[in-house]
Amino acid sequence: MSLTKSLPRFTAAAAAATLLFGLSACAPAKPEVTPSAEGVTPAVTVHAIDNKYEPAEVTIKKGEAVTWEFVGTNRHDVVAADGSFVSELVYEGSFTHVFDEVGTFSYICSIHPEMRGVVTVTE
Ligand SMILES: [Cu+2]
Repeated sequence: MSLTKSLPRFTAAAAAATLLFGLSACAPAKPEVTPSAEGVTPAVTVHAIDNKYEPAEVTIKKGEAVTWEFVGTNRHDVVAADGSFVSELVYEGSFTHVFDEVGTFSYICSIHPEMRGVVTVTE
């Protein structure tokens, strides 16, 4: 019967899919941390509090910097959707990134996906 013949193949495919899904769920790929810019005066400071960025949306000019200050009681980080700026996951301190490209850069906190922010960089 065709059903019994095709069953093992279906089971193997399902197992492989489960394994792949399981692996990606277990290891969320946080991009590599990028160094914080030193000696730069930010155009804007964003506070990472529990659990949001304040303000969540900022606009700066090309070549300017944003500093994030981690002031919540929880650990937070800043992870750009495109990986162009990525901070450590920390309880306190700050992280600065200089934006040399025009565009819209969204980011999240790697452990609080509901924490979302956007940096808009204009000419
Ligand atoms: Cu967080």
